[in-house]
This record gives sequence, structure tokens and C-alpha cells, in this order.
Amino acid sequence: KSRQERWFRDAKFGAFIHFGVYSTLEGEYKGRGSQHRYSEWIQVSGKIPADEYHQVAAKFNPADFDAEEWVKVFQDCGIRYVVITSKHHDGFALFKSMVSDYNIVDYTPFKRDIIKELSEACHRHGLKFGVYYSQAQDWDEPDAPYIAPRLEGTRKFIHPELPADFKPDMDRYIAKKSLPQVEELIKNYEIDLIWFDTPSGMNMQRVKLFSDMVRKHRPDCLINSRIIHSGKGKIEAQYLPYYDYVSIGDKEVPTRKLPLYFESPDSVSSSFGYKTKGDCYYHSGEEMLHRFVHTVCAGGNALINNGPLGNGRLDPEAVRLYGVIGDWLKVNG
Ligand code: JFZ
Repeated sequence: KSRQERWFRDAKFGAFIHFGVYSTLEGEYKGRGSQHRYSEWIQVSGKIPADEYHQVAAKFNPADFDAEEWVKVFQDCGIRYVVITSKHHDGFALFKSMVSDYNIVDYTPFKRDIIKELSEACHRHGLKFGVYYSQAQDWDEPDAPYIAPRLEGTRKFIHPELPADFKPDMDRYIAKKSLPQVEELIKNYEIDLIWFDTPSGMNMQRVKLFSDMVRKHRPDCLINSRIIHSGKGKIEAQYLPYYDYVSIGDKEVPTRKLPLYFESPDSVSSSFGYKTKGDCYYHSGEEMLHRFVHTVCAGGNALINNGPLGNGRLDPEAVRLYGVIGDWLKVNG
């Protein structure tokens, strides 16, 4: 299994991007939800029913988004790959989709395909391009799994019209939305890496569907371990053929033996999505640099998140913190 792994082995620094409808809310909705760490979880923490969240989505208009500008900033800091949320747990897609019109092109006044523009800008400048795709959780789909027990009751307030005896069918959701959207991403865009996450309900049969789909159309595309492993639990050997590298726990510094290439998903702040309301803070430059060096010296890559603003501009503090690492790399990299 050499494939594309060479670029990943040498990459060191990746830019993670959490961007979507939630970026406009900045961690709070009608005074609710700001106590939750991650602003991309606002639909759950702010108890926003689907039809209300749809109204927020219908106004999503990141008019200042400029893929070239983003990529230039990343490149200046020594970043070698980019991973952006093509669909997070809220179910909203940042790419044109025939599978569901709940996407940035068909559902918003913005109408531009962020995944297309960013993938093209990355490749123009020699950066690898990856997409985050929430294969299991999708709060917009009643059939998708809600993490139990923490999210017990969530399906009911997001979809109040559901009959009391509704029986969610994860395979129906996978067949109708999740797998066909992964197929769209893999066929319609030049994708070097796909980043799955929070694999509630995933099993061998479901893992195979996603992994085989990716491998069939794009054998060089890397797949991360969160297709089946959450990031905290142990690694099971039976799943090793279905992904290419391990994403360890968020902000975890590597302390255990890892069998494969690994990556540490980190963020410049206490959230992934842009957040200004309630409990939120940025890490210091020293702290970011410490975790970066620790991760890279242990042989892994640091995938460090920035949450762009709802208007499509990069967060200036994230840019500054990327610069701290970039400056270090210029001397020591
Ligand atoms: C998940 C998402 O729920 C979150 O919104 C974000 O996208 C993040 C990158 O991934 O959250 C996690 C998943 C795994 C761990 C922590 C947060 N973990 O293993 O420590």
C-alpha cells in the first residue's frame, strides 16, 4: 500500500476548515447553545428545529469567500494539505449535489460551489485537497443515527412532525444520501483525502460500502480511520484494510503506539466552527507550536483547524497562529 501515502508521510502541516451555516451563528441561536464548546453543534445545543435551521441556511451568503486568498495564506505558512467540511453533522453540503438540494448551490443566494473553487485553487498551488464528510451523523435526516445517550430526544425536537413510533433506518439514510453524496464528491472533484468522523452505527458492512466506493473511483484517495474508529477507542485489526491512516483524538498529543501514519486533529481555538459567543478562547502561539512540534516529531501530521467567518473571510487570529507555526517551519522545517 504505497499509493499516495508518500505525500501524507511528509506533509507535517494541514489546514482543517470547519465552515458552514453554523459559521454565521457564531455559537448562539436566540440566546441558546453558547455553553457548548463547538459552534458547529449549534443545531443540537441551541435546539433548532429543521425548518428553522433551513431558514438560516437559506440566508447563508459568504460573499467574501476567495479560494485563492485562502490558499495563499495557507501556502505562506507551510501548509501542504487542506481538509474542509463538505458536509458536517447538520447535513448541509458545501458542494453542488443532485442527491439533495440542501446544498450551497441550490439552497442559498450565494450559489457558488465552495468545494469546487477550493479544490481547484489548492491544486493550482500544489496543495493536496481533502474533504470532511459526516457519513453517520446527519441531523437533517431522521433515519441517521443520533449519538446515544447524549443525543436522546434530539431527533424529536429537530423533527417534531415525526410519528411517535418512527423507526430510524440507518441503511436507508446511507443508501439515499450519505453514500451517493460520497460518490458525487469522489467522482466530481479531485479529492486526495476523505475525512470521515463520529462513526456511530458504523459496522463492517457499512464501512465496506464507503471504503469500496472511494477505492473504486479514486484508488489514490486516502481514507482516515474515523470511518470506523471514533478517535478515542482502540484500533481493531479487521478494519485496517479499509482506511489508510489514523486520526487520533482531537488535540491529543501522541502518547500511544500507532500502527500507521497518523494525524492529530487540532484547532486554533476551543471550537472548530467560528465562535464568538459564550465560552470560547484561542490557544496561544506557544501552545500551538508545542503541540505541533510534539506531533510532527512523533512522526505524524498536525491538521490544525481554522473556522472562517460567515462572510467567507478567514479568521485573522487563526491566520496569525498559523503564521507562528509557519515562521517556525521556515527556520526548522
Ligand atoms: C468531531 C465532531 O463532532 C466535531 O464537530 C468536529 O468536527 C471534530 C473534528 O470531530 O468531534 C470529536 C470527535 C472525536 C474526538 C473529539 C471530538 N475525540 O476522539 O477526542
